[in-house]
Amino acid sequence: KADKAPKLADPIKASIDPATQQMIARAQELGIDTVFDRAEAMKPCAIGATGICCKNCSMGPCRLPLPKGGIVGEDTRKGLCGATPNTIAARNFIRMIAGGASAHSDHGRSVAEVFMSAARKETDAYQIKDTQKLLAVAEALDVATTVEVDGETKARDMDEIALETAEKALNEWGKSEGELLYLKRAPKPRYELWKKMGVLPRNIDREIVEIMHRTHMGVDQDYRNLIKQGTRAALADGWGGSMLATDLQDIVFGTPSPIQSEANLGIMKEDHVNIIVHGHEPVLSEIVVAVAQSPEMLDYAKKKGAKGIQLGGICCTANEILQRHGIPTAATFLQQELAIITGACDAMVVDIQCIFQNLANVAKCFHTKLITTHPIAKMEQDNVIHIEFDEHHALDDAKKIVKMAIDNFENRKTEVMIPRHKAAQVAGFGVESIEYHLGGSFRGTFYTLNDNIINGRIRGVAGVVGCNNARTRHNEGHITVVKELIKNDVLVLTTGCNAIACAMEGLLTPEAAGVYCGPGLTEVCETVGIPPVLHLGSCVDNSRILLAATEVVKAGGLGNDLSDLPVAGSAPEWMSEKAISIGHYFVASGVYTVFGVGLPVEGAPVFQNYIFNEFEKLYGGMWDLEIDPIKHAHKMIAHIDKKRKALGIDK
Ligand code: SF4
Ligand code: MSK
Repeated sequence: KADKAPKLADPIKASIDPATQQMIARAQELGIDTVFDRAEAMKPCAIGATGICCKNCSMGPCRLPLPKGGIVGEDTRKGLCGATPNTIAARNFIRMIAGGASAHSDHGRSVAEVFMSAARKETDAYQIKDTQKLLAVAEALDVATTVEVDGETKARDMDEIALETAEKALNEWGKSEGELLYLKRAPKPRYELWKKMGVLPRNIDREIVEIMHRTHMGVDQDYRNLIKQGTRAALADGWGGSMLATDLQDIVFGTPSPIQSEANLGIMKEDHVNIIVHGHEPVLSEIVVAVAQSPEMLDYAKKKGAKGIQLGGICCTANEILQRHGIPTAATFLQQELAIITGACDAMVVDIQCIFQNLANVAKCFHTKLITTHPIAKMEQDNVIHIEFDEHHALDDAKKIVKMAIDNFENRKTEVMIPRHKAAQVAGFGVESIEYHLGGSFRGTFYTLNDNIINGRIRGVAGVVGCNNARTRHNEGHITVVKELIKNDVLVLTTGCNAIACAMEGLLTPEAAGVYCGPGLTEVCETVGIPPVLHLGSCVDNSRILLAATEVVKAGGLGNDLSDLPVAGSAPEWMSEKAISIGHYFVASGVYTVFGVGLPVEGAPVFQNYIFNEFEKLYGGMWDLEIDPIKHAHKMIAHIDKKRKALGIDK
């Protein structure tokens, strides 16, 4: 009956992006539900959303909603076991850190295993591509890069270095003693602070396991002690699993450098075979890129009536192949179903993380082959094809996938509707290219980052990252926050789906400087020819932001620690546990970090105050929450100004 029909999303209210609006309407016309409609039909639980529902044992779930009118006098809320709202919120929060840290770190482990195969020369598909990066990583992992021969220092054999580096790297996940070797890459005062606070991670896996133990029913019941372990696990992510993932990917796949491309659903082509890769790990997609560009496959596609093969990416797999090969970005996290609804997606190849199970239901309505590739990420629906990817047979697996997509081109049934919207982007930045493009060092000339921060042309630097969230208008928070920051001369470093949103809005072009930026940032960007928003890659590449900030500290003139810098972090539309882990390692590294949407701590005011305010005294960085994107940006700017004043560089 009409009155029982589910409430559908209003496309204009659901997204600021015209391509997305068009495709939501198209899905509704075809009677296919998308995340935007489901968000209308199902509202979140207010108790869970504020962090105060505990289901850690079967006497619960115990729900401790805030009393109407707030807490008057003593907060007497408690679960059956007596757990307070602070204990429950802290346990839930650090379990999110465990989820996020394990996702990033397990991704890192897979890359380390591929690196080991390459170092052992067990595979033809992967080689050491960047020996400079290998030497830098070897040094950070205490691997000798030279040898003494007859009293002379000589360069050590590169194969030997690679092998020992791979062993040392893999050891970081499970070594029985010591601490993570990368922690010493941080500025010395930061390392010493972590040591004093007792939060130096011992190995990556242990810190995550310990969270699961401590949050088990009846173990750790002090929110301060719980978040201390959350801090240790988050550091194991940012300065461990994620940083190793980034570095080892650079060694095996190449370190990105600025590259031009395009973004949004309009990159798909009606007369081409469209293959969309989605997820996070570049281990397979790197090979899919190579195979899809091979003359053999291009000829095969032409034989089948297509003009060529168009590859496109979604989420961070997109960011990985964009950074290194300029493959255009098809969509953000929230647009994944829409890519299939174009009717032109011949294969969607997914690996791990951020993949909607509903893709299978949407694919059923079209000819799209939905292919899962990872042993830890399968789908129950029977139309999903599982081609398990294995680094030892990488080329064969990738050929099978690309061929399957080409064979599927002729099966398109529904009328194809690809939105025409797409924007140009320049991506591929990293620590090395920031240094290179801004004068070849971080300090000492008219062009360098530190000098431009000190002279005030650049007011500060913001790391704006993270997902989309169907509980808030798609891309609105991302774009409003970033535009407000650059308008106020704050240089933005971006990763993840924020980077994709910025690309779709044209903010990742040098030309954006003259349109959107304040006078200081415009001058810098126009002088050196960079965009005001620099795309640093995928979610694990947030580690590049940590290392860039470390280089700024080392170059001098802006304090001695990361917490002295005029910088701030933000995730305006976060949704994943990984975002909480990233947010927390930013905070523990000394960065003021603001999230939008909401945080699952609001139901526990004492715990919230601890990580929002007390944490600044402990770590120099702290959490904040601001849903209004303009206020969100101005809170970051106020913090940047506070740091400028403390440094004596406010004018
Ligand atoms: Fe309830 Fe305590 Fe069990 Fe949590 S651990 S569900 S608060 S009894
Ligand atoms: S993909 S974690 S939605 S940024 Fe890394 Fe985007 Fe968030 Fe996934």
